[in-house]
Amino acid sequence: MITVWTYDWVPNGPRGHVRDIRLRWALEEAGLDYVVKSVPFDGRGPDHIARQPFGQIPFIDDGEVTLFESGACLLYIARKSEVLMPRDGKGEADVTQWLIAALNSVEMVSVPWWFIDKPGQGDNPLGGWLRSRFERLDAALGDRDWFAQSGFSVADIMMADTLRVPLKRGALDTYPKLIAYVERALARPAFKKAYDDQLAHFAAGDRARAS
Ligand SMILES: N[C@@H](CCC(=O)N[C@@H](CS)C(=O)NCC(=O)O)C(=O)O
Repeated sequence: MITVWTYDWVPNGPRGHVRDIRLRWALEEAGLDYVVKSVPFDGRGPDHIARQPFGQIPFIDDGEVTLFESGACLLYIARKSEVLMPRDGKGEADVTQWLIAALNSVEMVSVPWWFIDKPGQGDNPLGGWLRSRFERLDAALGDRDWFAQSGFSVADIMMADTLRVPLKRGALDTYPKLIAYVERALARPAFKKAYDDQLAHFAAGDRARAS
């Protein structure tokens, strides 16, 4: 059984967006059994660093396998279920390229963009770069529901999660197809379950801290 590791607690701001949600979502979609365990948010011990060298989360254990980086974990989980990635080499390659595109062409722009974004306080210097990515993403999606040719896949879990903050901050407002795409992904019961479970996990962390 896969163990997903996350923090025992985080401040309110990131709740619902902490990257263990990607892994929970994939495991729910695939119907695979898993448990969630915690490392302390305050103080990153040597056990944590040994499994995630940057002292971040998420990471997973599965028997002898320990893996960090949400993208690597998603691809690992996807190989366990046809629901998340087709079994043929061509289909697998297509899903892989879109998952890496989400991380390395979209998130690598969107994270620094939201990090320096001050809503209502003038132009974000990374706004043009982000918009150029969304232009191309919108065109690439075309009239399809999902990015990979095979249909919904683990690449959509990564892409839709990456687009959640830009959606919330209005950066997708001129891309109705991308808005519909993210909303379609987030309407899936597996996302809802992953989201609710993450909020419940950190609420339990609040209670543990209060006692
Ligand atoms: N590239 C990593 C990023 C992981 C990451 O940013 N994790 C955040 C939580 S969502 C974290 O641990 N932040 C605390 C820190 O960086 O110290 C991945 O995709 O797994």
